[in-house]
Amino acid sequence: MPARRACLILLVVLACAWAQAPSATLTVGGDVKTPLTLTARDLADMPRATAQLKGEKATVEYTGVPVHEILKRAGLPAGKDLHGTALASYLLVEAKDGYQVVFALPEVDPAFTDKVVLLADAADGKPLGEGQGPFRLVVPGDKRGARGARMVTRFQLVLLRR
Ligand SMILES: Nc1nc2c(c(=O)[nH]1)N[C@H]1C(S)=C(S)[C@@H](COP(=O)(O)O)O[C@H]1N2
Ligand SMILES: [Mo]
Repeated sequence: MPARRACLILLVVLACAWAQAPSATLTVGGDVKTPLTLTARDLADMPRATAQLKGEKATVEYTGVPVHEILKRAGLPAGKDLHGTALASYLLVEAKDGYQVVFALPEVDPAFTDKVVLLADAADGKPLGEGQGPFRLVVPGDKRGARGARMVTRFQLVLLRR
């Protein structure tokens, strides 16, 4: 029966496409000791924190991984080891739509600041949807929202001097 056969083939094709669809990841590269590719699962298993962000209408509670935890895992210097040429480096955060923002390392280091920049994967307990997620930055203390990059795909470390 050709119709049934065509259906079966279509099902197999769809199943294969589904199985191969790459789930979103955060890649961490550039001048790092240990390049990373982190899945949503990996981020869920890392140390987590929350941050309240005041919007125009309501306050949203974001949950995610502090950026310094991700940089630590990539082998970047932190705390008393963050000195010298490492201070002349920056974190370039890139999003799916080409949006880019940068941070200097002390801006995300808990030895330098109490503000914890988050790579958030949930808002008010729900996964971030299309247009925001699956990962976005939340930048406490910034008076404008512009560095809160949404749809983040990549962290690129750039060391200006060696
Ligand atoms: N990927 C991406 N992120 C982005 C932007 C963008 O154009 N693309 N705009 C920024 C700006 S200018 C603002 S004000 C905030 C607005 O989103 P929010 O209200 O969810 O923080 O997103 C920021 N993050
Ligand atoms: Mo903005």
